[in-house]
Amino acid sequence: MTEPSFEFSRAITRRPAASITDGLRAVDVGSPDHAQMLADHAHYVATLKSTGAEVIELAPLEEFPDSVFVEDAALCLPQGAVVMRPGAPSRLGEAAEMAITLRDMYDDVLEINSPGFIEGGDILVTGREILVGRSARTDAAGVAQLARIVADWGHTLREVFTPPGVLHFKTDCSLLDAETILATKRLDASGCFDGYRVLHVADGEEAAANSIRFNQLVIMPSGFPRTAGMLSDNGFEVVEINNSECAKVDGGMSCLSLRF
Ligand code: CIR
Repeated sequence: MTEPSFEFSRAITRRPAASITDGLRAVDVGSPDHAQMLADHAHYVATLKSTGAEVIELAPLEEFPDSVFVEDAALCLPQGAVVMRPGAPSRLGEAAEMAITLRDMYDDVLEINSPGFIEGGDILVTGREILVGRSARTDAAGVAQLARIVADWGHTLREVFTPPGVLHFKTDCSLLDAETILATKRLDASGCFDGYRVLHVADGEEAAANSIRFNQLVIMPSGFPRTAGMLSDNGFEVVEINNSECAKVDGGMSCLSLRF
């Protein structure tokens, strides 16, 4: 089934909790500044809205430091929503919170159940299929459950592999249009995008790969001028958003919203 893959009328976001200072991170380079993160988040939400989309802005959840990264808690498709089962124990409860919101919006809300684990950051929906990267957070049982759910909705799911040491599949890639992927060279080298047109982020700008195409815009973290220039040269309308604080807890542009 081919889906519109970057045209969205709605998005869900959650304001960063002050407890984001306790957010998970692979390497400790200091805690995020909450005030700066709030300002960046407001810029992000305003940018989503500037495309004409409605943004459902959820209240902060102090008990879940990483809950600003709503993408990991669910997958939203035209046919229904799937509540994920995060592989990070401290994030498991976020999914139940998101389920409450999704049940107000969708008739069909299904859940990934024990023993499977899967986080939304490992899922890339393209114009032709759903790619899911197994990672330290997403396992074979979780992928298999999701494959059964989306097959009933007419989608093809393909299991791929997030490179070792990379948090999520989408840490290293984004969809730019139905056939075009922005990716790091290390992820593209795995062959998972064979048959797609792939644009590489510039060497040394790997963190730019976690961008999003949202309606007419490509929303990317600021500070990656060669990749931004390359995208502009390829005809994309780029908006850059400061990501310094989210980056300290391994977050980027895709993690901050559910888009549908
Ligand atoms: C975590 O480690 O789970 C968070 N600190 C960052 C989650 C980023 N989410 C994403 O890439 N989809």
